Amino acid sequence: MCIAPASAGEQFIVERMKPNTFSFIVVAALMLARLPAAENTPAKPNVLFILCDDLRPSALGCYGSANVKTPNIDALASGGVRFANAFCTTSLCSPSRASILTGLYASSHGVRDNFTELPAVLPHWPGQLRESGYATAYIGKWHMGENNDAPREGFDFFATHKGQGKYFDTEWNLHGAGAKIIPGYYTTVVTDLALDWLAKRDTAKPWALCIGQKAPHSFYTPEEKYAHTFDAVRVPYPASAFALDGKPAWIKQRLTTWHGIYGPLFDWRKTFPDERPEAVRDFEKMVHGYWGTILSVDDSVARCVEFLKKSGQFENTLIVFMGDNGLLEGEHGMVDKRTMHEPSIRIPIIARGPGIPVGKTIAQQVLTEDIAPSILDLCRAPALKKVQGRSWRALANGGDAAWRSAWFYEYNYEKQFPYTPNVRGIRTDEWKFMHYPPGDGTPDKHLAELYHISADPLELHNLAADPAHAATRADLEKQLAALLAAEGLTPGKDKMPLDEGIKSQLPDQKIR
Ligand SMILES: [Ca+2]
Repeated sequence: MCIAPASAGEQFIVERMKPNTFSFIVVAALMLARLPAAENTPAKPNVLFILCDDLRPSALGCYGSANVKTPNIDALASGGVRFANAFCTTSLCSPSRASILTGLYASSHGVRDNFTELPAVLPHWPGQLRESGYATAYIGKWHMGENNDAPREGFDFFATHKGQGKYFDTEWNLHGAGAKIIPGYYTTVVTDLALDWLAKRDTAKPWALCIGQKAPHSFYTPEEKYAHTFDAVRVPYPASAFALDGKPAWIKQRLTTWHGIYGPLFDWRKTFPDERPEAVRDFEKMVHGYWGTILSVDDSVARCVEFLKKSGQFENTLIVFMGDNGLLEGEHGMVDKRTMHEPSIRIPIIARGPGIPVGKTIAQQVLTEDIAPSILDLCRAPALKKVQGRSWRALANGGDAAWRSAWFYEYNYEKQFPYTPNVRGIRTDEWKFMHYPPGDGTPDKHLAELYHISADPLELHNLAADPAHAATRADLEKQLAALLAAEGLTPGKDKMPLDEGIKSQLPDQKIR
């Protein structure tokens, strides 16, 4: 028996409860009436989880984009909560996806790069919901275990592909049925598969469906209808790309690499490095392509919402829409992610549905690790035994005085992508400190970075070497060490590779 909230779920109640007595409806209504409006949560709401890849919050209308129109994603935010300060704790696809599923930091779940499988022994929130009686499906980009498209633990239906997938004509493996090319645009195909599963699912159970979008990950290829939407929009390099004085030298070294603005820009620039001012047009075309792929995601959201409304499930479905990590789009002369700078770590998180208040913006810092405990909490399912995040259900509904005011970031140097050093850092509500350990326990060789983030959100003024802020830096270093130690990451135990420096080599063609 599924008790939907009284508003738009009325039709669903009537359809599902015909054999039942009027008195039951009255009792249920009275029970619900005793709770605050936003807490009128049915025991087991459905869950539609939409995970985008490399989506900058600022490329969505509801997060302030002046150019990218996303009315359907915006409607989720206006009908629910929008987390204005949401972050990933390792800005890299696979580690962050593993954190979102398990509620654990990369140093705990062990997925430290884009080639590592999520350990099958690790419990995750969809699997926990399945244990609680949900029908579960994962459809789309999984990307933990580069060459494995086989079904994973915890899902009744699992459809994915090897690696990144392609924007057109991806070769899918539909729950172990073998490789099969499904022609068409990825975003459309993944939505078709998702709605097909929803239509065919076991209707006796609540359901949790995860859609893994490929968009807007590189190499950015919009649908033809959106290929020229932004042609008239000029996109200069951000001012911060030319404000590198006072920053560590590795940032300048990155400028001409695979992850710098003068480099190949994911194939949008054919001759590189190119530091001529007019070469900004390659950068502009790259950004236009990125934006174009997001318009199709908004169309996908529209189709999902329409399906839920038509089937009477919209008000009884918790919808969580988010990105796995942020993306640098020219800031500090960088493209890609991995670093701890704001555009790299900021992600959108929007939640709407049972247990979620309407039209609220949450300012507190929330993390990828909070998703698993929050969804399980909102579904009234048993918590995972060990998580390093926490549920934001109370925070979203009325506040949580004990909510975190600081957290740590970790990234480990990758030989295959030698454009970012090891990173350890702390972000408080007011400050950010990040440093670059060499990996062998010896003192840092790179200059650290310290930003008064509440006053300098663009991270233009590095205060790490400023004597006037030495005490603040020392305090943040102490807080960072304490946060790491609280998770078992004392100096001897916080393992990381040797920093072999920034290199100009291009990554292997197969892993780009
Ligand atoms: Ca990603």
